[in-house]
Amino acid sequence: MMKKTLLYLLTVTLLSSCADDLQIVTPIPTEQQIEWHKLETYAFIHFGLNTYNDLEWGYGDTPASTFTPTNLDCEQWVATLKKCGMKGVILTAKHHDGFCLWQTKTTDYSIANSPYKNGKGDMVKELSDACRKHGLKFGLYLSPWDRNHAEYGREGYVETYHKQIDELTSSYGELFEFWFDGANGGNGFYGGANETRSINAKEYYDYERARDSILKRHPNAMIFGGTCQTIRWVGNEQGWAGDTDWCMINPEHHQDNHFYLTYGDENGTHWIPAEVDVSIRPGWFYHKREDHQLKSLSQMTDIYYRSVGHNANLLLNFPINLDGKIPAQDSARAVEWYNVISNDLKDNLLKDAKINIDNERGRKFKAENVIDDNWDTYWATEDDYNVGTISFSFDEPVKMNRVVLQEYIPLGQRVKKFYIEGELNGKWFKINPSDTLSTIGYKRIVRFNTVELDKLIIYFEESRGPLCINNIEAYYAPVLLTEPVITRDYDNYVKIETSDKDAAIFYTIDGSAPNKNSLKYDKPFIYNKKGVIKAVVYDIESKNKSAVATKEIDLSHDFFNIIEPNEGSKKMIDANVYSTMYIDNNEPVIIEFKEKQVITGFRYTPNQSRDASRHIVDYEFYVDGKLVKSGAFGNIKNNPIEQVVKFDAVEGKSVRFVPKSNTDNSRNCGIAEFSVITE
Ligand code: FUL
Repeated sequence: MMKKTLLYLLTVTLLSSCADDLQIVTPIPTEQQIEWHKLETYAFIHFGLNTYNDLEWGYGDTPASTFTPTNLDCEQWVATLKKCGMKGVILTAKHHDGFCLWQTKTTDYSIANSPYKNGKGDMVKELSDACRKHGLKFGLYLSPWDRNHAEYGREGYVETYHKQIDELTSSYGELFEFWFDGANGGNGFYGGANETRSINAKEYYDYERARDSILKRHPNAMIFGGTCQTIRWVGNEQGWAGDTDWCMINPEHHQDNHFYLTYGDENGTHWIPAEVDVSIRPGWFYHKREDHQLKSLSQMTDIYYRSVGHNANLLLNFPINLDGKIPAQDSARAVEWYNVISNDLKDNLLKDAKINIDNERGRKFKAENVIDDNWDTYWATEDDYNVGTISFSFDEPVKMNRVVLQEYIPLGQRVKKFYIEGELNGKWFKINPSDTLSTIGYKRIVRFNTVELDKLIIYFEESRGPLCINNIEAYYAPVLLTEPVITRDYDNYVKIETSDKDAAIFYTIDGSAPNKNSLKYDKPFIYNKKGVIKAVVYDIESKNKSAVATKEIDLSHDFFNIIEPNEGSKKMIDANVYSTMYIDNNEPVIIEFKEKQVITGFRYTPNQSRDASRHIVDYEFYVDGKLVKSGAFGNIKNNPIEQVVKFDAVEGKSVRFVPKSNTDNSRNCGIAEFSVITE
């Protein structure tokens, strides 16, 4: 690998030292990173004991015997992933609960002590074999935090962890990525100690040694997380990279600043590009209660444009269900999504356009290089010419709503600011994209409302060096209607909103699927009961329709009084996920129903602002003074979505919800929305 890298560096240096060739703008990616950028989309698989215990973050004490897939089929996973364009897959070989999915010598807490294949199964082998057979790349997630291991937090565990890395890197063929999760330390089983242990993640695990063992056997592998990462977390688990997204950061700076990771750093010292990890469902592991909460086609499409279209790679998670399969509806949605994207970006309108530029470095760097389908040729401007204009003229007017741009990243990421305009019959007009246009990097996809033009003009206004653009494309993507948003406010008004101006909304309140014969929505209406409201958007012109939006609504405050806290409690039931009530840890929310109810659960939504903190972690829930449920919202810090907790029905009038701790070890914690689920 040393030889290959040297050769690569030599080529880059030679390239950039020829008289008319470009200087690199540092830092630049390694050859391995360039190949990684080109993957664009690959899959995550979350599977393990959590799957069988309805958990996101197992505590480390759920028995290995509960791992009981009945119909496990890795080939089904791989077939689905291939059908939706994924180039590889990363498996959770061990999650925070410490349960190992392979035949490890390091612990008994593994698949060897489960009923699966009478203890002879090995998920890492089964999946890596299937990947090799069907041509997918294979990678591994190995949680550093281990809530089962007795020695966690002490030296003994570090050795175990490195042995696990050794086992995984030596026996399962080539790895394209190794994932070190950032969640570290906290409470756990720890061999029965049941205590809280904290570590200094920067030093404790010896990531330098881990990197050496991984790269020794897998020189092309990317490393996610830890102190020697070659790619970075994007700072959220919602599926988006910044519209400004530099591939560079300064590793000294970023660790805890999520925004730094989302946008990168123009002055960053190292090429550590962003990877967007997001799940197709609300959680990372399978939960039956989330069967109806798959991300919609339009949400997933938006995720694609805000990850791959924002210069990041997309790591899309598929939870495996209790059978051991990717659920049929998840597979169908993912394939449908892939078809939408492929169809959006099918016919490049620029192929036969006439190109004009205002500056060129010489014929080798001619503007036509941006449409020649050759990744390694590019249009470049002269030294000191860090701006430029390129236009594409068409014989006949064309409609378009997408522009794709790529920089030749082996020479560094350069563009800082650009904009796009159109002309029709000599009349110039502005094109208004949904994002600000700043960086490009490996790939940038700009979306805008459909325009008709006979000339497309792109102005590059600021750059870190001469322009170096290897690809530009434009498309006319079919309109994909987004499902409406349904809310009920404090005064019991139900609002159904759509961003589509030419659309009509139809809805039902009896749980049936809405269509054009359903109730037509034109203004908010009062609804104080519990029930299910479903709505759909129809585009009058195109006769297109959106997916159906579904909102489960619990009893309104007409049916109860909030006794405690008496200040600010309105914020918990105002349908505004940003207005938040803060209460002290251990201070209860007390709700008294006017009549006895059959209570089956509750919903808690943490503040949805980007920089929100103090989300509840541990909680207790009482009905008429009796504890019915206590637990923790695992992973709420990184993935602060609505939390739905269900339990066996209990009759009662008085509900007490007690937050015990929060994500920031603060004195108080926040509740944006809260409701009680009744039968
Ligand atoms: C997070 C973990 O804590 C989640 O459980 C999940 O594995 C996600 C991909 O990373 O940090």
